[in-house]
Amino acid sequence: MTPRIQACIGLGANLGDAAGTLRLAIDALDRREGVIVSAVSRCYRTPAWGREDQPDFINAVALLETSLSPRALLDLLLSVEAEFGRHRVDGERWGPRTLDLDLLLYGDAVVDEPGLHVPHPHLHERAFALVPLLEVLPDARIPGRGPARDAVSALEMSNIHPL
Ligand code: PH2
Ligand code: MG
Ligand code: MG
Repeated sequence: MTPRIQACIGLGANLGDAAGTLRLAIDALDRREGVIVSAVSRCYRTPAWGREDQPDFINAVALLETSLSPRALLDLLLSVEAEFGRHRVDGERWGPRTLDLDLLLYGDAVVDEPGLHVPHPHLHERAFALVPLLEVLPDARIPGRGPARDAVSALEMSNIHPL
């Protein structure tokens, strides 16, 4: 493989052994063709965002070097989620899950296609994604918005704790 683009993946889980699942998912990503995991943040315990009637999440961020297109990388993420028992429930938004893998950044690309939105449309408002992202990539920039550290400075972070 000729790795080309640096992509950032958000990992989350709040069912079962969430931290164990995240570690196994990172190994699974690294084994896939076209992907090398180059850095992984610590795991953080984070309160559920968007829909609060569910258990706390465990979140982390992985940096990848990839030769895959954004669409092929998204498909790979969905297939790893399925491998870890993620069953998508029609119409359910932001509910509990065994594993969620979100494409946060793909180099400095902006992609807006059906089912594929990069940078992740909620990245700038989610401390649970920005805090681990900044741990592995302190100079991360969100295309169209600017430095990730400026985005996080506007958010509540006191409830985001490393395990
Ligand atoms: N994911 C969501 C909705 N809410 N909250 C936290 N703390 N962490 C998540 O990963 C998360 C969430 C939808 O993907
Ligand atoms: Mg998500
Ligand atoms: Mg997702």
